[in-house]
Amino acid sequence: MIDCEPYPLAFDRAHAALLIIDMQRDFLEPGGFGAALGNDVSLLRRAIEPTRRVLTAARAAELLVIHTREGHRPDLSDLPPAKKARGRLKAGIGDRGPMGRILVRGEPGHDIIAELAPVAGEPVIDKPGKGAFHATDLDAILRNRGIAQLIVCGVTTEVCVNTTVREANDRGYECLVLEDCVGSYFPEFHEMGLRMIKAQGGIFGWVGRSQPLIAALGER
Ligand code: C5J
Repeated sequence: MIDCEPYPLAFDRAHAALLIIDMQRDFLEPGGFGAALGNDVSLLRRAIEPTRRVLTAARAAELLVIHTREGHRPDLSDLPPAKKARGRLKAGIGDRGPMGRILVRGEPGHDIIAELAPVAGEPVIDKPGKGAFHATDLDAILRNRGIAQLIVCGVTTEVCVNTTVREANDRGYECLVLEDCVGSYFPEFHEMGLRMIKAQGGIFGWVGRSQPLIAALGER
């Protein structure tokens, strides 16, 4: 059992995967797109070290590890016009940013940060939306591997993490979100994003911390 809220989760390591959402340079690095918009990236960077420890433990326990990246094709053919227009930004998706074209596949800013770089054999899901199931093969990969539980880390708590957890919950997966391994530019959204997941008896899933999970992964 893993200590978490709203009640302990019966961890099923044989059917669990670690899902790390959008830990990309443009969201997390001081010179990236998120910072250029005036956000304090240190609020996201707090999640790096705990996530690195979970990743190390998951690899040692031979859990399936999946990474996601939010981004679009270089010709922007998968970018909905409404998403492109949103925010009325001077420099938005597809435009030149501090680390190449913003949220475009193949550009430096789209890469996963070096601290959490995927290794051979770990699927990387390129997603055009906020949710990791929308327009991707994530569900097929999980089902083909018999996965029923997702340990969720990544950014941002209220956007891509919340959207993905809701999508996963509707597809029948049990999600445990590690609160020290997710982050938001907005502390109040982070707090509420986590509370929404675990409210009403865990309406979308469970919320816990990394240490009990790491301890469970170490048990054989
Ligand atoms: C993510 C975003 N990854 N906030 N994207 O949360 O636009």
